[in-house]
Amino acid sequence: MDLENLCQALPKLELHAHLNGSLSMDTLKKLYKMQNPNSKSSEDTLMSIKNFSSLGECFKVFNIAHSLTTTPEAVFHSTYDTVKEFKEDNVIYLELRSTPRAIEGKMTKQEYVEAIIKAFEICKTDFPSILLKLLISINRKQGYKAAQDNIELAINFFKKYPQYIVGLDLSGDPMTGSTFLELLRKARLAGLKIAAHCAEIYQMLSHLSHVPNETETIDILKFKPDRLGHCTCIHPTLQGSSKLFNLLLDSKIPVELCLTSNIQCKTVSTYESHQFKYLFEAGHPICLGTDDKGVFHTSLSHEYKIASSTFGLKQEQLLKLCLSSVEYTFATLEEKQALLYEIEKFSKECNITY
Ligand code: 6MZ
Repeated sequence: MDLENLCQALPKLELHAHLNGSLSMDTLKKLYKMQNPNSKSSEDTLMSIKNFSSLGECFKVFNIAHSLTTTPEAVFHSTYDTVKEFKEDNVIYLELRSTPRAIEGKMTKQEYVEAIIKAFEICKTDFPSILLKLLISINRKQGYKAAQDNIELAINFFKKYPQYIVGLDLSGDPMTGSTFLELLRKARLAGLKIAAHCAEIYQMLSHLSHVPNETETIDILKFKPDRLGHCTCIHPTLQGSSKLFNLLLDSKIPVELCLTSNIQCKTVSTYESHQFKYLFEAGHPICLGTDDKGVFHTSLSHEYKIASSTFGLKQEQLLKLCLSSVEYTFATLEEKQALLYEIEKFSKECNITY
């Protein structure tokens, strides 16, 4: 089997996907038509989605998806289509994450989450090969009150739907906002898992020096989230970052790595210099994710292919990446065993020994 086919066929686990960033052009067009039934110009309006050149620009792109997911019906279709597309890419476990939004007169945060769960329920019947979970996101930029509301919502939904709601995600524009660690502690006590975006950007100390946002990064590492997102600026070759790199290695916290996202947002300059290389070589727990497959025009298969061709990973190493991701999921023990079984079955069918 060639690399492309192998990456497509691998039973993969997606642990870092933001719902509104995952919407494909087909889904966006469908949502646009739902919102503007008489318009003929969806293509032109949505094409601007490709034109961004930094992390800041990327955050403007989310506004386009957000402007189209303003009703429970739109959130339902977004979720259903996204699950279908991941399933078609042979993803067997999907942990979606999304920031609940209230739109005056149209949708409450509660209805937003209910729409995702409703889609999950239907996907469970339509696509039984994919196991679905949801992390409720906190957007750092939206402030303390919104974070508090989302955590309360997550705790309540977790009590009602523990099979779907498994944790919290701390994300949003890293250029602003705080980490709300004391609020996350409350969520953890309630039984939710925590995935936190960490060290995505540099802090500009003066016009001469950029250093990783060290204090915040150390606070997050001390808090010990169950998983970390990106850790782009914790890189052994970057100025002022080797101490953080060692702290990260000592922490043994699994890191979700999104290669294409970091390259397209220009937070990493080349695939070859991506922190994947250093974490992989150090044997640190890592998994691959798409981040925002719609925004970055990628798929999980494509991310596996890039990792393999850039870092020379062999078939058995790709398989091991899938296998080890099982351990980092927020699934139950029985669910993890079923996922392991699927991957082992694939390895036997394809004669890949590891
Ligand atoms: C940080 C990100 C992100 O929640 O509306 N998001 N946060 N870093 C990233 N790297 C590029 N990509 C996406 O999905 C979109 C939201 O996810 C977060 C941002 O808060 C964005 O508004 P939801 O479904």
